[in-house]
Amino acid sequence: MAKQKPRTAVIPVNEKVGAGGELHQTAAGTHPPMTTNQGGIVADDENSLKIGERGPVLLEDFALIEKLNHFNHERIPERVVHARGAAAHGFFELTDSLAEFSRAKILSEVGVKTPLFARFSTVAGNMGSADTARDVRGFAVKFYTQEGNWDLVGNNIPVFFIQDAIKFPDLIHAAKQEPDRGFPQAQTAHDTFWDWASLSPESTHMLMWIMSDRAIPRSFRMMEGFGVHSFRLINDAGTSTYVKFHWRPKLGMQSVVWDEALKISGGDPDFHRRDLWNAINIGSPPEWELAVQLFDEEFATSFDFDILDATKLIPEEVIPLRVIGRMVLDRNPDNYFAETEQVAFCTTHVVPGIDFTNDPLLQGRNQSYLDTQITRLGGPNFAQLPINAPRCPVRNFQRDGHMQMAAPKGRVSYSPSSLDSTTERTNPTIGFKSFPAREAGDKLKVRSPTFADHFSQARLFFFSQTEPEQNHIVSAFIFELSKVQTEAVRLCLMGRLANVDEAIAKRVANGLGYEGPIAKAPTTVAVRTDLKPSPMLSILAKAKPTLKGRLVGCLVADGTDPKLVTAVEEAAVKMGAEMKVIAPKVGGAKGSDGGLIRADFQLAGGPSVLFDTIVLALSAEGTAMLTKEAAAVAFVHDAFAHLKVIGHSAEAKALMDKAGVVPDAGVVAIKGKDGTAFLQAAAKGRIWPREPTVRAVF
Ligand code: HDE
Repeated sequence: MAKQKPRTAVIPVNEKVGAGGELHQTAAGTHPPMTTNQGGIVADDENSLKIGERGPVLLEDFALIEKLNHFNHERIPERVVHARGAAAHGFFELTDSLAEFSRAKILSEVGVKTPLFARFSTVAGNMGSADTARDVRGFAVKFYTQEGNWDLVGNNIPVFFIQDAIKFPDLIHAAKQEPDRGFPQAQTAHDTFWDWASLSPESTHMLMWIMSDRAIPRSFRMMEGFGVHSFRLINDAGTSTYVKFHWRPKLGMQSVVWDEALKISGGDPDFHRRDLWNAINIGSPPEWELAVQLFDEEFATSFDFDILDATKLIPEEVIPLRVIGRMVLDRNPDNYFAETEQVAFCTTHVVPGIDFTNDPLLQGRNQSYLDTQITRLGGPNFAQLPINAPRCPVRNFQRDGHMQMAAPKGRVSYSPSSLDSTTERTNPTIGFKSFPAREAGDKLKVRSPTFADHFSQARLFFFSQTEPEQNHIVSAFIFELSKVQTEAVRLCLMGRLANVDEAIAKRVANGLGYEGPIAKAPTTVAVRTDLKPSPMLSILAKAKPTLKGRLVGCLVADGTDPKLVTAVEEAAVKMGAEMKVIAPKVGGAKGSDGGLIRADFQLAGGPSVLFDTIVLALSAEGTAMLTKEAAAVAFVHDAFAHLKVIGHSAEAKALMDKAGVVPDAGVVAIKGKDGTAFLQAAAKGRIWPREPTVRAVF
């Protein structure tokens, strides 16, 4: 981890700022001349060319015209979905060879580090929306392999809303802001989404996931990722094995609680992108394991569900994960637009040894991504942009088009040809060959009956959750449906929940204020089976007790003992966490030794929702001052209501009393200067038993 500046220093407070308040200094250095895009050196970039000092501006000011013209064209269409994202560079290293199953070098050469670029995103919100909206997160990885680019364009949830690509525009239109009014932004809590969902039983399983805490992750670094579809691996002999891809975060999974998510949206709308950026910046690169579920045709035909149905998963208890490598994200982009915005993922970007299945959703995606990039990036040459360009030779006879960057030489731009013996030729031995699946049948616009059971896995997911997680799903349905104005839609959706389980429907109905039985929605699926719970689907059942990669927020004020702050920070850093200090003034607070305690946040700009755990390092003087400060009371109140562990000096008690803190296992007094007990408690995560004492559980 990078070295931090010392937190405390004995600097007399009145020497913080120079007498004249001269806080800025221009950066020293030699600056190269500024030029136009044609390379001409610019003499004046602050004033346009005029006749006289106050006269009209001249059109011949080419530097002005070029600058404004370029600015006017700075934007490209945002992604129709997944518009808001953040990304980082890194590498993939294979640790366990799949050579037996796949001829892809990236999956068979152990130890080789393949460069990659990973982009995480929300789905529904526009580019400027908040990071902590309830939503699926995109989890897209572009591997620059020696055999061409492979894009694994997945999500942080292993299933999807729909089974057939033809329904995608409806799903997205229903989820995005309503077309007449242009709101609500970045949320499904409105009539059109739930209208669509209540009439689309195939979405039921996914609804359970997006109402769960998976849809409000604490950090991109603490999410799982999934390829979702069943893909094929093809080995040298041409044998096919089915595969599902999984990413597992080294830091463990963690989510925020809903009220916290709402408040983070105001406190720091860039919460996730800042978190990713900071982690890489301080030298704490996030890491995931890549794991696979491998299965053959025999399993596929005997499994209770259709492996081509993207609304179903294969429990890890049925087919365990095999970890085959790791992804490390260790470099932030140099430029958001050039890289994060212009990166173009396509499900069709595969390498020899990785192939598609007949999943109708995947097949539809295979058309969509290439098509959308042409609109978004303006033409067919987007693969030449540095972020999209393969790191292996690209040779073919595709020519010209908008923004062609290459200047291929010679007369021959076609194949076959005999005029030039050096032109490229296809190579059937090493080239990509589709798996020769035998297909026959009538042309039909139908849904396979093997895709029909929409409720058993929804039920599996719910009953695989721990109690707090089940409660959150119920509360999320209540929250979302409370925003739906059309009562018939609410009722229809509750009927759909009754298809999954009558008790869940009843709990949601109760939270919305409906009494009496909830009628099941009409369905063509008569049976719903009770499947064996899969604890691996729960976040909490497999949470890692660690403070690694987490953020400790330390509230200080005048009179705070700097030794306490330093001791907690050192212990936190030792446990792999980072600590930020929050003070009434961002310049810092005056410590009990007369020195300055450097702060990272001013109280109003550093609410406790931004931290995983908080410590109140306060003197009697500081406590007396902060009990009169609403932001300080809210800081403590929210931390308690968000079930966080709170460490505190004995003197901080009055502030905790004012904030309604009731002592429990998560309220830890710091004895002397030793923050270890507090941090060890914090490493265990939230205090779930506190939850029913701070909010209604339906
Ligand atoms: Fe996408 N999706 N999608 N999607 N998707 C796009 O491509 C689409 C689906 C996913 O960070 C678009 O470049 C269709 C499933 C991610 O740049 C678009 C269907 C999964 C990203 C598109 C799906 C995803 C996208 C918009 C149904 C998880 C962001 C801009 C058949 C397995 C990638 C773009 C990035 C982006 C179409 C369903 C993941 C329009 C038609 C299922 C992570 O092409």
